[in-house]
This record gives sequence, structure tokens and C-alpha cells, in this order.
Amino acid sequence: MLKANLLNFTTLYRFGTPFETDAVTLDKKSLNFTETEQLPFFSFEKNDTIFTLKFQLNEEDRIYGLGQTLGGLNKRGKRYKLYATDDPLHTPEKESLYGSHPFLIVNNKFGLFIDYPSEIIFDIGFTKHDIMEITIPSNNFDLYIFNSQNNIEIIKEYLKLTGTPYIPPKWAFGYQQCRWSYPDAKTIKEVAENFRKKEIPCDAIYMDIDYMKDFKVFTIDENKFPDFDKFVKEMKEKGFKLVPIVDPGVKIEKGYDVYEEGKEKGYFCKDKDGKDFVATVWPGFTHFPDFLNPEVRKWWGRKYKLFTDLGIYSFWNDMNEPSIFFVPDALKKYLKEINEMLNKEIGLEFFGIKDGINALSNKREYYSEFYHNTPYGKFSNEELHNLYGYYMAKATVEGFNELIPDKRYLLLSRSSYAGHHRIATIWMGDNMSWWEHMLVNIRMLLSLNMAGFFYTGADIGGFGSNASPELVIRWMQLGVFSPLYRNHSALGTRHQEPWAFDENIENIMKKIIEFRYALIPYLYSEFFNSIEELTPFISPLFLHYNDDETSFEIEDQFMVGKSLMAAPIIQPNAKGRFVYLPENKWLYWKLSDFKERNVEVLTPGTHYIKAGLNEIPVFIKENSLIVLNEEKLNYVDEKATEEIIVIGFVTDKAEFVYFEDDGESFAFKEGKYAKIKITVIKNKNGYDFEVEKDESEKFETSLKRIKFEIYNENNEKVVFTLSL
Ligand code: MIG
Repeated sequence: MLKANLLNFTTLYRFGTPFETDAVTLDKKSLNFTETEQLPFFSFEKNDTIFTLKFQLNEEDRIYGLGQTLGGLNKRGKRYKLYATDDPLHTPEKESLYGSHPFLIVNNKFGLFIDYPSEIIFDIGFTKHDIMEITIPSNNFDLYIFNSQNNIEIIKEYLKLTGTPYIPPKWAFGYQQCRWSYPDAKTIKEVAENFRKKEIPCDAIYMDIDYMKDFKVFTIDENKFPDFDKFVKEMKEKGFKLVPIVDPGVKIEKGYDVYEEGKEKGYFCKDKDGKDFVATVWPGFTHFPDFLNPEVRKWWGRKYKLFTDLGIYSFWNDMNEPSIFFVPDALKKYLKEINEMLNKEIGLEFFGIKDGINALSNKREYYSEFYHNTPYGKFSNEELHNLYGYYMAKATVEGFNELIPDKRYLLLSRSSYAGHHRIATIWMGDNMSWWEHMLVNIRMLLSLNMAGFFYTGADIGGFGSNASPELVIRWMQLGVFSPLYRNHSALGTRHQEPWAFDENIENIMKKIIEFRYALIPYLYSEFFNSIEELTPFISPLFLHYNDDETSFEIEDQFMVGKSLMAAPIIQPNAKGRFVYLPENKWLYWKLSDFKERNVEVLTPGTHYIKAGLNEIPVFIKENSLIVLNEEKLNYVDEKATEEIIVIGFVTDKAEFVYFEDDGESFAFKEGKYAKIKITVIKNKNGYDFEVEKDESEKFETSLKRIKFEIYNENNEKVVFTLSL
């Protein structure tokens, strides 16, 4: 094997000839490789087809990372199979979800990233309590070891390797409403009107698969959406962004342009005989575009013109594992087998028959039956399986670079690979309206942030099964602290819009969403600050309190930026919860209406705090500031922010950097932003307030006033107003 040092403390170990996945952006051509026989931390074994790494776990070793996976925040005690899979039932025993992010941290020891685009199995103390065993079915991969004891430094180095996280437009921090499906323009308009009439803030409404004509990608069903252009315009005037879904499967239909072009140019994945591979998904029989081929990406990317010409810059890519309902030949074969059983007496065979039909979906064999034509040669999908979602997003983004080069876009994908966080993001897939999935949401949010997906989120209220009003409320409260704040539910399930229950519930929901909008200046500023520092925006406590043993065990509280801690209620019928407050004092804000400051100083340790259904527990860290916008907004860009309220808990000194830009372009990269440093210092009689603008900036802030509301350790408030 070969070895090369890079960045500050990273070593790349190269085995064989790895496929160039695109995960690492750092130039690897200029690396100085030397031969080596050894790996630090690990012992390893290999034969011609399998490579196994072993790490001896001490009782106190904690493992974090692995991005989109189930299991605890600490990944010990479970087996994970990183192989992109469309699994709509996220039960605890499941080993695979939609993406692969093979990056992890062994606390206080080192970090690891395996750049290999097909299945990797991480058995982290599952089979053997004290062994982490990693199995790669290949001898061609890159292994990066981050030799540092500092978790944050490891994450930074991983992000230097794989790229700075993607930045969505500012409106994407607003509330987003989704449903599979709002079937037509009329329904979407009604939903939009409801939001405005009820004055519940909302920025986006999603369009799920039913907007297409017979599920044909890049078409619009004119019966359901007559005069689509006008509809988009009307929605835009009301401040709504539309987010159409885009699935990869192209319907096989004579005369359908996407199909005809793809077929003629040879843009679809091929079977072993060189014919276009046929799979069945929503549109029926389809072909899969070969996104691993740069020419195909160019073609696909330009198709978005249909939408970008109308001013739609927000999309979600689904089914890109790729998900396969069944392959026609496999179904035929199965039906034939069943048919042959007609004259037999069936006993226990029944169970085989029963499971047989289900087993036809996403069957592992299918992925060995179609091929990609990459710049590095021909590969089966099985060999590169985890890259399809990433390359579909890359096709989309390459299209945007041509069509809308100066617009920031919202792009969610279901499947992803390491490095995907650089160009777009993901949502967490098909969760359920289960209380258990709120905890899953939090853990995944934290693990994904550690893997560079700073802007992400789960389906608020749960996607599958019916939600109770209490669950939706509690989840909406959790969602306030989730960068992607999207309520989504599946076909046939109970509706989850703010007004779907009764008036009382609606009023509570409205207040929750209003709080989210008030918090946007804080979220947006801290998001940019996190990007600049390359440290997770939403983070587990242990990243901040590394000397505090207890903080490592806390999986249901988390930091949002640097000043705020969330401790959502995620249990049914709870009237409160225990909260662990590490190290310093905290200002506890019992929030039901953000305009009321119902605050109290709490000492470090464990507290039981009460939280009625309409109350959100919010914690401001000692010597920290948050900023709010109190002005009522129907959507994020409705009005420029002229006044912010700085709420702080200051016993010594606190600082906050307020960030502002146009929120929709990349001009911030050329210095077109305003950064305002706000400092509050305690003195003998009260506080000193300082506001510092960076004059070199090429952007004029819209801020006119900053109001301060600062609390000391005795819960006494000092107010002050500063004009800019
Ligand atoms: O087979 O487009 O995860 O968000 O609503 C289901 C319909 C396909 C799965 C996605 C979900 C979406 C749904 N899709």
C-alpha cells in the first residue's frame, strides 16, 4: 500500500487503484506517495476480494459519525451497511439507509474516512463487544486517517478534504409545506391562500410526483396545472417558492422527448448486452440516465431550463439510490414460478410466496445488471452504487451553473455520498409519525452535521402513518431548531398542515412558526459563521464540552450555533423533561410566545423543566447572545430587517457576529455582505455595548437599530437601544 501526508494531520493510505469518486476536492495529483506496510490504530486482513480492518475498542471508546445512519449518536453496539437503499421503514434493526458517509471519529483518538463507492460494513462492537470491524468488499480504496485527538479539528480537516458545505438561499430557513401530493394547482393555491389568510408564515410549497404527466420527468400535467407559467407567477407574487420533485427514471414512451433523446444518444445505463436497462418505477417501465457520464449530466442539467426560465430554483431529487420497484424479467419469472404452483398443495411454501413479491423491490442483484460509462471506464452500478444520487445532484448543479450561475438554489436529494454536502443537501427520507422518530431525527441531524450536511432536516410530523396533533406540535417545536424546516406527509395519511387539526392546535402551530421566523437572523448568521469556521452548525454537546463526561451521553439536546441549546420534548403526554446543563449557567426561556420573555437563570447540572404543549424550552448559554427579528413576516424576504433584538445572558463578556447579504446570490463571495460584530461587556454599573461594522465590505446593511435586552446572573434585565 501507499501512503501520503496531507493537510495538517491527515494521512492517505491507498490500496490498489481506487475509483475517482469526487468526494475529495483536494488535488491528489501532487501528493508524494511512499510505500508502507502498516496502518496506525488498525490491524488488517485481506484476500483477493475482501479487506477487513479491525480496531480494538476500550470500554470507554466512543464512536461518532457515519452521517445518515440509524442507531445512537454514539455508533457503538450496531452494525451499519453503507449501501444506498430505499427503505421506507426506519426500524432500529435496519442497517442501510439512502446514503453513504463513511466518516467517523473515535473520540480522543483519531478520525477515519474511507473513500469507496460501494458497500462498506461497519460492525461497531455489535458482533464482538470490543471490536470495531470494517469490511470493504474490494482491494481498491482510499483510507484517510485523521491523526488528532480533537474532534472539532478532525471535522474541519474532513471538510477541508471534501469541501465547504453548501449554502442555500436565505428563504430556505423559512417554513416549508409539503405533502404527497397536493394534486393540482388549485389545491396548492388553496394551501398558499390559507397560509396568507391565517397569517402563518410560509416560504415554500412542494410539488410531489403528481404534477407530472404520467410521472414523466420534465413534464407538467396541463390538466392539473393549466397555464403553469401564470400559476408560478401568482405564487411568486405571494412570496411562495415552488419546489418540484425530480426523479431519475425516464419513462419508456415513444415520442416523449427525454426518452427519445436519451435513447438516441446512448445516455441510459446499459444491461450486460449493451441494451438500455429496464427498471420499473413510478412511470412504469423506465431507463436510468447514466449520470456518471459527463455528457449525460450536461444534457440532464439543461432540462431544468423548463423551470429556471420561470424563476424556480428549488428542487428535490428522489428515488436516486436508485430505487427499483421491480425489473420486468424478474417479476415475470416470479409470476411463472407461482403459476407452476397452482396445481400443487401449498403448505409452508406460502411464506416464501408471501415474501417473494416484496423481495422483488430493490433486489441487490439488479444493481449488478446495469452499467455506467464513466471517464475511467465501464463499471456496474454495484461497483459504484453509492454514487448515483451524488452524480444526479451534480448533473443538476452543473445545469444550474449554466442556467442560473448567480442564483443560490435549494437542492435536496434523497441519496448521497460523502462530499455531496458541498454541492447540495439531503433530507432524511421516509420516517414515520412516531415519537421514536423524533429522537432519530435529532441523532441524524447531529451525525449529518458532523459529516458536513449543515443544512438538513427530517420530515416534520413524520412522513408515513397518521400523526396525532400532539406529535405534530412537538415535532414542529423540534423543527424550529432544524435548518430545513419542512412538514411532509405521505399519500393516504392524515394531513399535517398547521390547520389540519383544530383551532387551538392551529394557534399553537402559528406561534411556533412565528418564533422560527423571529429566530432567522440568528440562524442565518450562525449558519454563515459555521461555514466560515468549518464547524457543525447543529452540534452535540460533547463537541463543546469535551471535558464533561456527561455531555457525551446526551443525545436529545443539542447546540444550535454557539449560543443556543435546544431540549425538545419528544415523549408523548410529557408535561416537561429533564435537561442537562453543562459547565456554565444558562438562561432558560420558557417560550410560548417569543414576544414574552419568560426567563430564568439556571445553574449547571440536571433540572426538570416544565413545558406545556404550547411551550418550547430554549436555553441561552452564559456569556452569549442571540438575535431576533420581532417584525411579523409572511415570508423571509418580505421585508428587509431594520431592527434586531439582542437577547443575552452576560456575566462577563459576550460577542455575536451578525451576518447579512442579499440572501439569494453568490455575491457574498466577492465581499458583498455585512458583518456586524456586537459585543456586550459587563462593567461595575451595568454593561458596555459595542457595535462594529467592517467598513471594507461592499454591502450596505439594512439594519437601522439594535435593541439590547441583557440579563445578569440575578435575572435582572438591562435594556438599551443603539441606532446605526
Ligand atoms: O415511493 O414521491 O421519500 O418524500 O413524497 C415513494 C413520493 C416516493 C419517496 C420520498 C417521499 C415522496 C414520495 N417518494
